[in-house]
Amino acid sequence: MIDLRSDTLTAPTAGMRQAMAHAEVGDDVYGEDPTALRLQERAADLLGKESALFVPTGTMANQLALLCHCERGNEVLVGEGNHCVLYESGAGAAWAQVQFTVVGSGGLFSADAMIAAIKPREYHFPQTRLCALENTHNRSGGRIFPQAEVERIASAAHAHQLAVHLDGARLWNAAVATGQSVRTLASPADSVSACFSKGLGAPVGSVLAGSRDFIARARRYRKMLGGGMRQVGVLCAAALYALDHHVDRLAEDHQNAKRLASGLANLPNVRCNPQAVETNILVFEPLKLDAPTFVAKATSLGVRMNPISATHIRAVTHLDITKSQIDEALSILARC
Ligand code: TLP
Repeated sequence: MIDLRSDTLTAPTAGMRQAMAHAEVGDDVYGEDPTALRLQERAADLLGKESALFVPTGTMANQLALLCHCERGNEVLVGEGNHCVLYESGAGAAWAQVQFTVVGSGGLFSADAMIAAIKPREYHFPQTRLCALENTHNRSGGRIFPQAEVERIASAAHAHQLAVHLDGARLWNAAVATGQSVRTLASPADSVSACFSKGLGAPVGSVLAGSRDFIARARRYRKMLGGGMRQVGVLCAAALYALDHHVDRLAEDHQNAKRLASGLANLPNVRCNPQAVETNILVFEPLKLDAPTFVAKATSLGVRMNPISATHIRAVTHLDITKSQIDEALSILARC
């Protein structure tokens, strides 16, 4: 089975398992896990923030950011298809109790569009408090948020007393694709979440980074939500290993995604634009079948993917997918 459903599907490599087995651990709720402390320091440094907190999931990192930045009833501006809105089980409404407003279409948006969406500071309106960006943008097919626009958005947001949160679940993909450091990409944002369990190939774990005070509040919310973990160093060791060994190789995933997209563009039964593929995610349209039927047929022939609507399918390349599997996938998809 060639599994292109997500880059979350990777299994830890032998080297990563060795690192996990030998991790030095302590009780992290007491702040005594040396490997967790080491990872948090390293992540804060890499992301250019004062402090960082290890959390079980990207979803928890995003939810802690909403809880720390916002009060109940505040408005959060997001791009279309934002992960917090679409894929976090309504958590933003349940925990931080915020209201989301979508800016622009297609996931990325301009500073001008964001400014136009900010509500007047008058009591009829929700108080716009946060602008949440996603880089890379998952739903739109792993697109990279142009950094000049991120900078314009952040300075306009700050001028209007809004904070900026960056969902960088795949920030290392954006960094490798653009040649910019994650520190540069995260620098306009007040807080950033980043995942070790996506392209970096760790089995579990994400990080939230921001100011010291912000992270102290996030730690308290993490405990409230049941995310205070004990000998978590075994997981943090996997994340540290991923930072050492799995960042540069993301370029291979990007090449494989491009190869898949170029192959798909030559098939008569699908529509795919290889120019739109910027990182490890691609979205394409079957022309003769609806997306769920196409995916069911592909699965029966040995390629797994996710339909993301009645008409569109997502395929994601990752650590466990080789170039020859891409070619094999293409010959299978030609038969769907
Ligand atoms: N995304 C998953 C699914 O939830 C859709 C995937 O397979 O891509 N931010 C972004 C941009 C994400 O893509 C994801 C995971 C998360 C946050 C949440 O991460 P986890 O799954 O660790 O909660």
